[in-house]
Amino acid sequence: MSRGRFITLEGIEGAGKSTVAQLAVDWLGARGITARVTREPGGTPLAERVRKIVLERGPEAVSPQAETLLMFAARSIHVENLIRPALARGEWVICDRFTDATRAYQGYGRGLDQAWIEQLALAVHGDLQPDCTLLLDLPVAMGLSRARGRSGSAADRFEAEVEEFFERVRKGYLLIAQNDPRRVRVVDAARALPDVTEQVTRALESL
Ligand code: T5A
Repeated sequence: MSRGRFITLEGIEGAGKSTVAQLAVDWLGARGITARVTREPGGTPLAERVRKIVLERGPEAVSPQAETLLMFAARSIHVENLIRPALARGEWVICDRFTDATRAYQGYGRGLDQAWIEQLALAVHGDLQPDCTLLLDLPVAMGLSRARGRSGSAADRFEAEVEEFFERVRKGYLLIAQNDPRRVRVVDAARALPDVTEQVTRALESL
């Protein structure tokens, strides 16, 4: 049996990743391809517990280094317990965020050393890289307004960040795409949903 494809979705808050993930699974399912949606941080019961720790706003500070290590701890559990087994069964995995999020948020956003992030990535998932990454790009103000309009609940530690932080994250993502154009495709996520869907299905067709 051939290995499934590993597709990751990236972008700032409110870019539409969860919406697109479901569309992608439905589109693949209609073509006889079994695909599953998962997310980071999280994706398995244990990794979801780490998600809670890293996203929750609490009285105690979480340093950028601790934040990064928690992201990779959750990722290690997720990769070994869910992603690799699913791919080995021939399923496609659509993952809402992966290591590009660490590069963009902890690297470009928080200013941590990218070389250290790459060392952790190599240690945690070595040979496993996404076959394709869809970067949903849109202006920060639009993303935040969509995210805030949708959640209605209290902002998590990231949603509480200032706009300049997300501007750095967005620029970081665009640099990642520029440096790896074969893997990362930029989708104009500011467009209406039918347009975004068309851009996404075109990318899936080519896989
Ligand atoms: N993080 C994560 C790190 O810092 N480092 C890491 O390594 C990792 C893995 C996770 C947080 O953790 C950080 C980044 C994040 O801050 P999350 O819940 O995964 O948090 O991420 P969010 O981006 O906060 O998730 P959101 O649900 O806010 O964003 P989505 O999934 O991009 O957006 P979605 O699909 O829920 O859409 C938001 C709203 O917009 C509408 C939807 O209907 C919804 O109401 N919408 C559109 N409206 C108009 N036109 C379109 N084209 C639309 N597409 C969607």
